[in-house]
Amino acid sequence: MDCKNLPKIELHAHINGCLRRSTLHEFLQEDNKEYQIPAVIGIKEAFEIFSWVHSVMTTKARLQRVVEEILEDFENQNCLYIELRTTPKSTKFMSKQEYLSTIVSVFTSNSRKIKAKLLISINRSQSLEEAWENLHLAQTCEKCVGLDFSGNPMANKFNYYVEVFNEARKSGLKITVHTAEIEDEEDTVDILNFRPDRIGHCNYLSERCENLVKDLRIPMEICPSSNMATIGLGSMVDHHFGKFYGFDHPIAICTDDTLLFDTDISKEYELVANAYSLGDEDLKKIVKNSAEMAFSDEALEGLS
Ligand code: 6MZ
Repeated sequence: MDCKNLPKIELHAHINGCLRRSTLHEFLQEDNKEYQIPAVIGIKEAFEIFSWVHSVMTTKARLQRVVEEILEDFENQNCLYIELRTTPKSTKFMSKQEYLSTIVSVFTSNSRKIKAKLLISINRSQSLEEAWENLHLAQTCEKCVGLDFSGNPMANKFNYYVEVFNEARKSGLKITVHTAEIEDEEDTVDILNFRPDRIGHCNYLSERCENLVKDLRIPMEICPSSNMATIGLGSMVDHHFGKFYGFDHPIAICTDDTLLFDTDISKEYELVANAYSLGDEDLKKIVKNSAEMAFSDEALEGLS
């Protein structure tokens, strides 16, 4: 099955996880840094790679180039709408505000067919003070449609930041949360009780949590290659997609980090299509579901 021509929607992609490998190597070389991405990636290696990426993503020019390349790469895979997510960073060369305005200016001057929106990520390793700061940045950022909760799943729990997310919801922002990336039922129950607008990954749902997700019908972003790497699955046939697809649960197929998993959105669709023998109509239905799960109407408008 070749999914390149299928018009697609991307809802779960991290900016600093989606650099081209060639661009990362160019930046590392310019900075006289030596690093090779490991062949096998689990959760530990993933966070090691992010620290290398962050160490070179210091200037507005690099950020601008990376965001432009991401839009080009997704458009080349026939992706019509993308929600990119990132944690605002301040470096020697830019403030968090400048970091965001650099991204927004790429989105605004984008003359491509692909439409782009931003989600601001609250990182599990950040302080509560930084989480509030991220919320305030999100509330004033013209392209931002929601908040994401991500970062190292071993770090702080969702409840530590729950007031920030309550406030975000009050101000009209949508919320998506990295959920059950590792086994942690208590954290997962707290997340599900908050009823996010979407949940990501859901690798380790206990039976109780699985039922909650089903009953509440919280739309799920799955990232096949990433999930297989985190769980250590040898085959996509064993992924939880099969179970939830069987219940007609709203699911979006996403990439997570194209750099880390050496993938693109067509390959992620192909993995699912081949594992579950899906045909064109099934795939179109998944794309339609994804557009309905998006945080902006532009996703559905793009499809019609
Ligand atoms: C959890 C992840 C992630 O924000 O610098 N991130 N968090 N699980 C994952 N699955 C493997 N993939 C990416 O993009 C990189 C950041 O996104 C989060 C991590 O916090 C990572 O540092 P930005 O653009």
